[in-house]
Parts: sequence; structure tokens; C-alpha cells
Amino acid sequence: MARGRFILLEGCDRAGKSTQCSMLVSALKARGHAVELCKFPDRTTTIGKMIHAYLTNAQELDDKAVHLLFSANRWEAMQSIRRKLLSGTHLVVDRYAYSGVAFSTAKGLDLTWCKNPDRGLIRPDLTFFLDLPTSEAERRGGFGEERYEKRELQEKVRDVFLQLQSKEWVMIDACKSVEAMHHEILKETEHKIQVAEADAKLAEEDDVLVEDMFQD
Ligand code: DGP
Repeated sequence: MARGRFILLEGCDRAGKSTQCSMLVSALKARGHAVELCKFPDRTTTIGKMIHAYLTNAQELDDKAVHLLFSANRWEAMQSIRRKLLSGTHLVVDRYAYSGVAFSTAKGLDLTWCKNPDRGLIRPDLTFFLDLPTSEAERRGGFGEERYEKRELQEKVRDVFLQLQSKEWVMIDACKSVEAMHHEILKETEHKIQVAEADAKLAEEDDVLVEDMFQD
């Protein structure tokens, strides 16, 4: 049996990640796949509650301390993510370590320093980047009340995301319709899953998880 695929959706605020994640989960379920949604930050854990207090301006925290909390919030999910993937469940993940680096670097922290705490996290099998110009994000009803929802910061975040872009990323134009984006994302994901299933039938060795996020 092929292990589950780790499908990541990254992007700027207002790009439609959460909508696309739930549409993707529903479409994969409808096609008979075992699939779960996983969202970062996960605000339900003890660490996640501290992050929530910070994001909603209920608590002040040093930039580096909060960066480490976001990273710890991903690390605390790793055992469960590993278990699910190895049991054959696909995971659709809403934000991950790229958001961690993009937001903290945009706030002025050093890019390499920001990558370090996330080194060794499980690497996604497929990363979509939903790209939306900040002016368009603003047009979509403006930003909300949370700490990072400000035009100037969002512009810097997008710049860092584009700096982090690798050739493995699938770029999605988030100005397109919800349906058009969904079609592209689903097509790429199904292809990834089919290739993995075909490979698993031929392979003599296990298809291992790669725990090398940001390793050089
Ligand atoms: P969301 O729940 O997806 O709306 O994310 C909440 C906010 O937190 C959003 O403005 C993006 C930001 N964010 C998400 N992940 C990270 C992270 O790892 N580090 C930092 N500094 N910010 C993050």
C-alpha cells in the first residue's frame, strides 16, 4: 500500500486557501480516498492557544519567541502526521513552514534564522502556492482585525514567499475563480496520488517519508 501524500496549500491571507483545502478534501473523499484536513496554526493545543492570544492582540510576545511557538506548533503535530501518512491517509495541509518563514522574515527577522527551527519537519509531497496581489486581497473585503492583517506587512510576506519559491511548487493564480482553482489543484493532486500508487505496486522498498524540510 502506498503511504498517504502530504498536500500543502500555502499563500497570502485572503488567497482562498481554506476554501480550496475543504473543496480538495471533499473531492478526494468523494473519489474514495482516505483524507484529512490539517491546519496550521492549530489553535486548539496549549501552544496554539498562546499563538491565538498573540494573533488576536490579547498578548504581546517577542518576535523570536512567537516564531518558535509557531514552529513548535508544527513539531507537536509531527507524530500524528507521520502516523496518518504511513497508514495511507492523505493529508491536505493549510499553511506550514513556508508561512512560518514568510511572516517572521517580513517582520524583520533573518531568513536563515527563521528556517532553522523547522529543519527536519516532514517535507510535503506537493506544494501549491496560491498567489494573490495584495491590492486584490484588499479588494476582497479588506483584511481583518488580526495582528498581521495589514497591507504593508502582507506585501512583504508575499515578497518572501516568492523568494522561497522552488521549482517544485505549483503556482496557482488566486485571481481565478474558485472553481477554476479547484480544478487545477484537484488535477495535480490526483496525478500525484496515481503516480505514487503505481510506484508502490512496482517498488520493492517502502516509500519512506522525508523528514528534511529546509535541509540543504
Ligand atoms: P490563519 O489561521 O491561516 O488565518 O493564520 C493566522 C495568521 O497567522 C495569518 O495572518 C498568518 C499567520 N501565520 C501562519 N503561520 C505562521 C507562522 O508559522 N509564523 C508566523 N509568524 N505567522 C504565521
